Amino acid sequence: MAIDFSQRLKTLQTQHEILINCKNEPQYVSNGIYTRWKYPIITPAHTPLFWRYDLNEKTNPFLMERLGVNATFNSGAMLWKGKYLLVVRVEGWDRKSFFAIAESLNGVDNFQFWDYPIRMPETDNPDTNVYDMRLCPHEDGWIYGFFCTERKDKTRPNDTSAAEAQCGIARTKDLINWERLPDLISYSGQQRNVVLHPEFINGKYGLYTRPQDAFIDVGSGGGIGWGLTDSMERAEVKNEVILDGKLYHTIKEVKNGQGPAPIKTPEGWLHLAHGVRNTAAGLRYVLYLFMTDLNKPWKVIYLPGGYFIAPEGGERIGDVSNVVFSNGWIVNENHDIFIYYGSSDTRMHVATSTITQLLDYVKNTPPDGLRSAASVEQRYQLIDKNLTLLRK
Ligand code: M1P
Repeated sequence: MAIDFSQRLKTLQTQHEILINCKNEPQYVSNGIYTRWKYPIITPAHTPLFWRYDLNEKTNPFLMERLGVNATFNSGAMLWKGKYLLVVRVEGWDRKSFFAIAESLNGVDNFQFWDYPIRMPETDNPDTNVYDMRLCPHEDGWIYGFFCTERKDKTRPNDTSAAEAQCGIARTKDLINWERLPDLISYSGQQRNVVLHPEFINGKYGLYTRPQDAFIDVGSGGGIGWGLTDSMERAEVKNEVILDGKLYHTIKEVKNGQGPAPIKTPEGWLHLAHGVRNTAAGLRYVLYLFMTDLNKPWKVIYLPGGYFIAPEGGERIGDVSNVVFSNGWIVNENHDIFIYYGSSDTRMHVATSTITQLLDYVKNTPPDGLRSAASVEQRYQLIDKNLTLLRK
């Protein structure tokens, strides 16, 4: 059956326009810590039509979507020339991820992709897949992108799903032209969720790491690590210390990982991280906050118990369900904070808060008591205080 090419193209263009111009709105009840925004901010349908369709009627008479996009998630973030930029993990129908920049004027809606995705140079050992970039403007003057590079695990040639994760590193001055640097050398088997600290530490670069024995299982490794490297041209971490380890019967029982680069506040470095626990239905990923010492970013000074953001409603469903994951956040000139998170490895969302609120949250939320009885004691203290107040 013949199709009306121009009519179909017009319909696709109109739908795309409507989606891109859709206004977001804050959810009307906030938990006092942050406000979730109602609509996902980037979905596969936000990617330009000209990335997915051959728009020439002669070569694509049915206007087929041959190079579809499966997911748009786990995005790095930064403010750039007054705009909120996300380096989105775009995953095609062929399962390969690549990086593409989307920008918005207000950080909560109308995200538009730049015309071309990032052409990330490869090393001598080509990446099979690259994903989850952490953007970090460093005081050395470069903007760094730290990401996971995944390749076939050649030590298990007969296992077609055996993969190896390492930390890829690239840098740029304009976010268009990227210089690829050698992958991080570390001595922990595999690495994912490696993040650059924005300031020098005694002239060295500080890195948050996540040592792991295998591709999915962190095994005897795991925890958020910390290490130093003398240079970025040949980044090498000889010693990793765990600054926040995984812990039995907590939100990070199975593994955890640093989210974006930490934010400097007058009271310490504010960190966003993900924690993973096991359930009968599979892994559950949530986000949590903690704070480290201003002069010793490897020393935790506040660690609220429990999660900060957990998957809710439609966020719980996707290619890898029950996951929220963040590798990007932005603080603007008003000290508002935009927390960008992917849900279930499928789409992007935003939650907003302020530095003042998050400082209050990290400093005054009780730590995990690690036992049911300790959790009950925390409730008793709260109830006693409240009933005294209410019955005055
Ligand atoms: O599928 C959930 C997440 O799994 C990985 O994170 P981690 O290494 O902490 O387990 C990453 O592949 C991440 O992209 C993904 O969202």
